[in-house]
Amino acid sequence: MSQIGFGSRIRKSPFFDSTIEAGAAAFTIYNRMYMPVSYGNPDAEYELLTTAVALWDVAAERQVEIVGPDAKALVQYLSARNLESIKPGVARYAPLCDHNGVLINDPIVVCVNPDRYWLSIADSDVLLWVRAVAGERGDNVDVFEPDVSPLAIQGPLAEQLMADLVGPEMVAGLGFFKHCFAEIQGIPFVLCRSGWSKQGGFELFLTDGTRGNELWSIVMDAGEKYGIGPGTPNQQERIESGLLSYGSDHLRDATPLEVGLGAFVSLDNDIDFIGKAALLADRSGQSGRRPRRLVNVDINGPAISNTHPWPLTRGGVPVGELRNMVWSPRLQRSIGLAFVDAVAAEPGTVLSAQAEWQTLEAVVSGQPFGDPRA
Ligand code: THG
Repeated sequence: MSQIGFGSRIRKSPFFDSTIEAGAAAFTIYNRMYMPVSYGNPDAEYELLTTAVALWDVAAERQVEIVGPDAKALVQYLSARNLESIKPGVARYAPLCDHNGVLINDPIVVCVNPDRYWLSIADSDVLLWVRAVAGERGDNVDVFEPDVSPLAIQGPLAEQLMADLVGPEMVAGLGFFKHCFAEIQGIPFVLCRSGWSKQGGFELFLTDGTRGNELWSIVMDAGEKYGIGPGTPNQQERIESGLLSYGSDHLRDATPLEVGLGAFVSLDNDIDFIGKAALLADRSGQSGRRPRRLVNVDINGPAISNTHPWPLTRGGVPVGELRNMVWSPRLQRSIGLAFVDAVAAEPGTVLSAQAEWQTLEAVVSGQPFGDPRA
């Protein structure tokens, strides 16, 4: 079996040695950093995340720091979401678009100070983009990648574990997507109630990259009584829960409206942001772009997952791609995410997915998988 080798060109996370020691079996490359994607037993990892608590190295979700008198105005101009009410202690999920309204990243915006923001980014080169936009605007800001590395603690028992680590008051006072400064044994981090699952939990944005392995073992030791184990961003749970994987679920020219992020895009006020004009033209049907949709599909097929997108047809006509397919332990069936022409996005539409060795039937689902009534 072929492998991708480790080398100097790709960065290692501050938690890298710990993840190797914990048995990381596979890595991906994300923002030019290795990120673990498996410890070799997907069923056990899903079980841990949904019934106990798991520790994930997500340091590859790098930060782009924007600091200075014009920081807030620049962050708003970069973000499709209305950020007027953001303030220190608050984080917001905010899509970034280019001038054509194309989604180029979907970061969490963390307001550290009134004039200091972190874009906690998905996998694309946001640092270059922000520097270029700031330079062209003549903004009075510094833009750089700080020494900040998120470590996620996710699962129903994350709450109790975190209370043991930093005290119950701090945890009880922290609402969803709220954050505060914290430390454990002198290791500094920003504690945020966030994470790429719907199982509840926190992210510790470590602000001293020399202390990653120390922080990892402190959390592991304290979590032992809750049955903690290592995990990774979980493809099965996040598809069940409806969380977008930027770059994986859609084609590169998708807009945030096409991938279901309409709730995080502000078109109906006077806030200006990059891509707004193009998205308004799309919405009024003036852009000439043929609309597509990211839809949930139920798949009549085996418990397999894909390693690349599979072509989709309806009545023999190409309509898009099955981007991701997983077995859902909760629903006890195969489910997936399809990026299709809007005409093929109606619930109940029957599609054919061309896997390498067989054709699978995929039916557009009318409800989010994450809806317990589904
Ligand atoms: N944590 C951190 N950075 C990240 C991610 C993360 N950067 C990349 C990637 N993940 C960004 N993607 C998402 C997608 C969804 C959510 C968070 C990050 C999310 N969404 C909630 C929802 O859709 O229900 C809440 C959104 C809101 O209300 O603002 O949590 O995981 N540090």
